[in-house]
Amino acid sequence: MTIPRFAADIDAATIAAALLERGCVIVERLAAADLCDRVEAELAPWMAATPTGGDEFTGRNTRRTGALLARSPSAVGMIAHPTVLGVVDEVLGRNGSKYQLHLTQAIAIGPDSPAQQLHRDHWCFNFHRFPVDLDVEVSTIWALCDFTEANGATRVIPDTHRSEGLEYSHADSTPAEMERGSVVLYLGGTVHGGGANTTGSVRTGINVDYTLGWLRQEENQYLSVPREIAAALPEPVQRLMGYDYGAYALGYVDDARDPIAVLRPDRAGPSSFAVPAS
Ligand SMILES: O=C(O)CCC(=O)C(=O)O
Ligand SMILES: [Fe+2]
Repeated sequence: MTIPRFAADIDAATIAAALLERGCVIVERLAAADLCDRVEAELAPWMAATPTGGDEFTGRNTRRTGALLARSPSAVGMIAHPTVLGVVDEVLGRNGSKYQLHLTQAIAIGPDSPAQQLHRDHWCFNFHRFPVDLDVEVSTIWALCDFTEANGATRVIPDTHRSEGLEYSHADSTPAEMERGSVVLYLGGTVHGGGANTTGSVRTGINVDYTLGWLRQEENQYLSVPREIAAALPEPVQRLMGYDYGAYALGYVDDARDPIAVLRPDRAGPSSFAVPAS
């Protein structure tokens, strides 16, 4: 089963349509080498200081380094890439829904690592059984090195996003083989997992997920990113982090202020919770 692939200049609506149809899609070389180089260099000391995972799922020879907005100023180029946000907007922003950053992490799968258990990322919500036609999450993994089947390219099973349970095996999955700077996107319901790394090198990817505004973030952005760093980010990124309403009346601060006012006092205008006309 092949994963749909698009060149970097294809419009977000086309990519989103393929993502919604097949549950996964690759956009080739969306990040320039220079962006990958900077993110890699900025994260190197943090990744070196990150312990390996404590169980099979997180990977006993895998390092997961989070808080990318705090640790890599350049990572915002991936986290808020206009094409990716355009796709997320099509998938999660339907009917005017708000969406937010869910998690950011570099995943470095070390040599001789077994494949990660197959899973669906929206299981993070306590395995809640969302309606199968409701997409609550979009996940992305940017390749910081060439992703190959041998070095642990993310394995995805296309067409599994409208099902439940886990009656699938690794034999059903396809490695998201792609060049450095490419990104694989999949839905919260799509069955996938990190691949086995049978090489002597480390497979590094940048995992950035997005979720609906009325669900809780997997990585707490307010606590992961120091306030002074958050305050210096562009307003759309601050809103994406959660300094925004999450839905009609969710997330206000003290006297019903817009959360963005915490970082930008000039935005402290009164909020309106007038019930919309039906
Ligand atoms: O590292 C990968 O390729 C996938 C990781 C993953 O799916 C996860 O940790 O949820
Ligand atoms: Fe996952």
